[in-house]
Amino acid sequence: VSAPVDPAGTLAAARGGDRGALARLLTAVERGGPDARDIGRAAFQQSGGAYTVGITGAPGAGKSTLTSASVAAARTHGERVAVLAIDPSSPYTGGAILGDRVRMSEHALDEGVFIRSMASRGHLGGLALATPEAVRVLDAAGFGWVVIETVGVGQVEVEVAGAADTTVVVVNPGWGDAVQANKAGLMEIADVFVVNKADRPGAEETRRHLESMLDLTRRTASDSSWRPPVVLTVGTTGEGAGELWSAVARHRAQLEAAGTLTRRRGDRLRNELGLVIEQRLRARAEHLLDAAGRDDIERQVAAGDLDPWSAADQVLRHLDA
Ligand SMILES: Nc1nc2c(ncn2[C@@H]2O[C@H](COP(=O)(O)OP(=O)(O)OP(=O)(O)O)[C@@H](O)[C@H]2O)c(=O)[nH]1
Ligand SMILES: [Mg+2]
Repeated sequence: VSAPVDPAGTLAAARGGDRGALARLLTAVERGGPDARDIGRAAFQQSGGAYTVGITGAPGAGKSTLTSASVAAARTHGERVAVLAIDPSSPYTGGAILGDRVRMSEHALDEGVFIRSMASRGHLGGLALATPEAVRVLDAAGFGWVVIETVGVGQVEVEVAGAADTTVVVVNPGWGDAVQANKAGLMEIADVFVVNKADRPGAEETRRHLESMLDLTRRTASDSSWRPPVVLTVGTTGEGAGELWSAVARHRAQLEAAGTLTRRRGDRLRNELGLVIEQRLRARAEHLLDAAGRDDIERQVAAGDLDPWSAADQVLRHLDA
């Protein structure tokens, strides 16, 4: 257990370019609890509306390679960029992160780039809360762009991708033949499609497949004027990264012009409020169960001597006390 973080002072240091301070803030946010709460408050006041780009797709699709190439493209425009690489499948910061470091090592000495990996906070739902908190810290630290890379493992990718202003979905040639189950969800969240590994056969076919799926997909009313472009890239050479960057910039301009960005961000904050309340109530519930005698109650319920509803009543009786 590390010492508590002084939110305002540490944020000021991070803003001034102290990367160690920034890392400490993100660690506290990842850990959750009272520190995270205080940091969240302080960062909220100082955040200036950084633009967030979510990059999601199957394991190994080339998200990190592509993120690195896009960061390079963004840097030619003078933007300061932070990358959050999120692995919902692992509660540990493990090997994937090492891979990310290697993949993005070209930016290691660039002061205008900050790369950070984040593992889930014990349970999957924790990421839905930790991600916007971490983005806010990076925003308050002066990064105008935050790229959120998430491995696609189903529902969580959709939740986490929901934390971004623009969501980029990365697929590979041959995707047309791949699992159907995830497709609908991906079609819904994608603002930009990327067919990465376009140096391999079948890229054009996959593009056509995506375009025809887009023809069939009805976009939500608020986004009806935007049809997700399909960009072909070769992450390893950087081919198409510039085009990807301009597709994101066009989507941003469209969101801003239509007033959709403000609305989307408002929706996200509303959603976050719900999550914060839920999380605190859940912590409260654990506490109440402990206070009421968890072992005894759980044993009775497990043995069938006490029904779950009566048990819950018994526990929640302490709520008003
Ligand atoms: N042939 C080819 N290989 C690529 C391309 N882009 C990435 N790769 C390779 O694909 C592998 C996976 O790339 P990553 O960038 O780590 O993919 P990722 O989606 O971030 O992977 P995870 O984070 O582990 O899910 C690496 O070996 C890359 O060098 C590409 O355009 N063409
Ligand atoms: Mg990766």
